[in-house]
Amino acid sequence: MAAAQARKWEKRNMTRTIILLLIAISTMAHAEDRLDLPDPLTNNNGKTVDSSKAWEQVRRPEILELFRTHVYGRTPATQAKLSFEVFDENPTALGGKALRKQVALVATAAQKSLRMEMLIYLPVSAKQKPVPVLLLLNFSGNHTINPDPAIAISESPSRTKKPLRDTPRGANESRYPVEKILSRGYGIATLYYGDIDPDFHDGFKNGIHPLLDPVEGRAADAWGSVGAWAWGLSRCMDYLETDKNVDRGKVVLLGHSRLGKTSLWAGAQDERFRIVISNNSGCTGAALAKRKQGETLAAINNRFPHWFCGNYKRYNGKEETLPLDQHMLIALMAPRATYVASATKDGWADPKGEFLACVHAEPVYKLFGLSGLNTAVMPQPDQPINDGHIGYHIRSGRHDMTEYDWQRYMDFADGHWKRSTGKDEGKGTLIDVRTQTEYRKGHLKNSINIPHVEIGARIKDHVKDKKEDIVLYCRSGMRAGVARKVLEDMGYENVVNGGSYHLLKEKAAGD
Ligand code: GTR
Repeated sequence: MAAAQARKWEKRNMTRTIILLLIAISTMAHAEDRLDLPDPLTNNNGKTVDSSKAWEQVRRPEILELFRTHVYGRTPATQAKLSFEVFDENPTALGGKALRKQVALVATAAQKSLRMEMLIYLPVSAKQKPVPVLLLLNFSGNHTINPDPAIAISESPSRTKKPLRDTPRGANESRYPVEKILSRGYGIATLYYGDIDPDFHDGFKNGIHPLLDPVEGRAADAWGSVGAWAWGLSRCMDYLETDKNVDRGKVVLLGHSRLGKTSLWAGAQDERFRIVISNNSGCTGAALAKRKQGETLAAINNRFPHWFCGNYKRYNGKEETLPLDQHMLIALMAPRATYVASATKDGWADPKGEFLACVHAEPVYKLFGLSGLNTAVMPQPDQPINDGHIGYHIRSGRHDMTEYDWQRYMDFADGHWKRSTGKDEGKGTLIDVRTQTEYRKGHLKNSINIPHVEIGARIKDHVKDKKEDIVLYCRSGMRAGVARKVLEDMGYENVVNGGSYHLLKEKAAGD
C-alpha cells in the first residue's frame, strides 16, 4: 500500500517537473518575442502611422531625430564648401580592364581645409554608358585594396598611428575583389575613413571636426566619428553625382563592421543611396541592442568613446530604456532597398539580432506596399534571402567581408533593379494602383503598389525616365485610367492602362 502511495507521489512529482520544464522552455522560446521593441509605426504621440505619407512626413523625421539625439549625434548645421580635383584618370588601368580615377574632395570651412581622396575603378563599358557603383570606406588606405602601383597613399593618421605607407599595397585585397566587381558591370569607389576623421579619441581635434564643430563646448548630442564618416560618404556621393561615367541613380552604399554601422547611418540620412548594405555591423549597426547579445552598449562605449554621441553612454547597461532600437534604423531605408549580412562565427555582432532587426523593419516596407524580408525564419548559412526589398544572409565563417558577400550584394542589386523596373519581364514598370489592403490580398508578380491617389507624388521614386514603359492595373481598369491621366499630365510618355487584375492574372496563368 505504502509502495503504491510512493509510486503515486513519484508520478505526481514527475508530472509537476515536466510541466515546470515545459513552462521554462516556452518562456525561453518567447524571451525573444517579449523583447520590448518600440514600434516603428507608432508616432511619439501614440498615433498609428497608417500611410506612407504619414511615415515620410511625420514618423521618419521623428526616428531620425531619435537616432541623432541618443545614438550617433547631430551632423553640424555648418556646411563646408566642397571642391573636386580629379588628379588621376587612366582609361586602361588594371591591364586594360578598368577606367581608374582618383579624386580629391576638398572641404573648406572656418579657414581650414580637409583633403579626402577617393579611388574609383569603373568597368571600361562606363565610357559608353554610366554604370552602377558600389561605394564604401576602407580601413587601411586606398592603396591596400589593390596592388595597383598608381594608387596614391594617404598621409592621414592610421588607427595605430603607424604611417599608412607601412602597410603594403594590396594587403587587404581579399576584402576588395575589384576585378570580379568590374566583370559584373559594377564600379567600385572607396575612400580611407581616416581621411575624414582618424579613428582614435583625441577630443575631436582632427579630421573634419575643427572645420565644422563649434569652437567652444561639446553638446551631449554632438556627432562622433561614425557621424563624421557618414558625412564623408555623402560628400563622396556629391562627387559621384557629377561623374558622367557613373549612374547616379544606382549608387549602392556598403560597409563592413564599424564601417557597416556607418553605411547604415549614412544611408538613413541620405536618400540618394538607393541600396544600403551592412556587412557584419553588429552593435549599433544592424543588431538589436535590447537583446544584449555579443557586444553590449557598455562594451562599445567604453572601448570606443569617440564613435557615438555623449548621450548614448547613458544607456550603458540600460538597453531596455533606449527609446529606439536598430530595426528602426533599417526601416529608415524604406522604400529603398537594404541588405544585412552576418557571419556564423561572428557572435560578437549577434547574427540573430541582425536578422531580427530586418524582420522588425518589415512593417514599414509593407506600408509602402513593398515586400521586405518575407520570412521570420532565420535562413541556414550561405542561403541568401534576396527577393524582397530587405535582403539577408549569414555566411559560413568569421567576421570579414569576402568575395562571397560581394557576389551576394551584386545579385541583390541586379535582382532589385530588374524587379523594380520590371525589365526582366520586358514590360516596363508594372504598377498595381489599388489600395494596400487589396494589394496584400494578392497581386501580379513583379508589380509594385502605388495607390492611384498617391501616384503623382510617388512615381519619381520608381521611374526616373519619363520615356520608360509603365503598365498600370487595378480591379476594373477605372483607377488605372485615372492614374494614367495623372502620369501623362506629368509628362510620362509611355503609360498603358493594363486593365483588370483578375483578367491579367488569368492571362499570366495561361502564358
Ligand atoms: C570591434 C568592435 C565592433 C566592430 C569591429 C570592427 O572591435 O567591437 O563593434 O565595429 O571592431 O569595426 O572591426
